[in-house]
Amino acid sequence: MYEDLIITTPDEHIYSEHTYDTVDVRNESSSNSLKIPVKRKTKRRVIMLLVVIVIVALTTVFTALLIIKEKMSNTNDTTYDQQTTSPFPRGITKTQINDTDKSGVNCKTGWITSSGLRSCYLFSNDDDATDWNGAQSECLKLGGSLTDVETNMELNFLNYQVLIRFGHDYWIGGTDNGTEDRFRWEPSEQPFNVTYWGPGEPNNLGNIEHCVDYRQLKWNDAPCDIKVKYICEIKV
Ligand SMILES: [Ca+2]
Ligand SMILES: [Ca+2]
Repeated sequence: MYEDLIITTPDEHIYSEHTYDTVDVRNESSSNSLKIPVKRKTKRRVIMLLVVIVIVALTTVFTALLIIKEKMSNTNDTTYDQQTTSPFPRGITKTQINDTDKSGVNCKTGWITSSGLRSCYLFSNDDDATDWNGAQSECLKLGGSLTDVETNMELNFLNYQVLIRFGHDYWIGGTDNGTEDRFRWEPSEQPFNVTYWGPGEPNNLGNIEHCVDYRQLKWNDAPCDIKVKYICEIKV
C-alpha cells in the first residue's frame, strides 16, 4: 500500500516530473505532523486523458457509421439521373389497380395478364438485365416485343406489377432514338397515346437518353446501353 507513497522529511528533496499531493500523518505520541506527497494528480490526469480518448474514438466511429448509412441509403444501382417517387402512382390507389389471374386469356407459364387485357406479359429476372436492344431481342425471340402501353387499363396493370417489384427498373418499348423527343413504341412505331413520365422527364440528360425505362412507377428516358430488367408483351 506504500508503493504510491513517497515520504519526505523536511531535510530531504525528491525530484520528479510529477506533482504530488500531501497527506498529513500524525503520530499519536507527538503533536507534529508529517507531510506525505501522493501521485494522485498524475493518475487522475491519465485517467481523464484515457476517458477523453475513448469518447473521441466512439464519437468518430459513430459519426462514420452515420455517414456510411446515409450514403448507402442514397445509392442506387444506376448512375443516371435520379427521381423521387411515391409508393403509388398519382391518382391511383391499390384498390383501383387490376389484379392478375382474372382474365380469360391463357398465358404461357411465367407470363401474366389481367381482366380486360388482351396481352400476356413477362417480367424478366435479375439475371436477365441487359441494354434496351438486348431486351428487345430477347422479347422478339420469345414471340413478343418490349411492352408498349396503349391504354390506361394497361398502364394501371403495369403500375401494379412494377409496384410489387418496387426498386427495380424495367425497359419498355418506348424510344426516341433517331428523332429527339418524338417517342414511339418499337417495333410498331406507334406514337405514345398514354404517358406516365416522372417529374421532369423525359429530360434527355447529357443528350444520351433515348430509351424508356419503367423506373419505380414512373417512366424515365435513360441511356439505352444501361443494363436493367425488361417487360415483354405478347398480344393474343
Ligand atoms: Ca401493350
Ligand atoms: Ca431521364
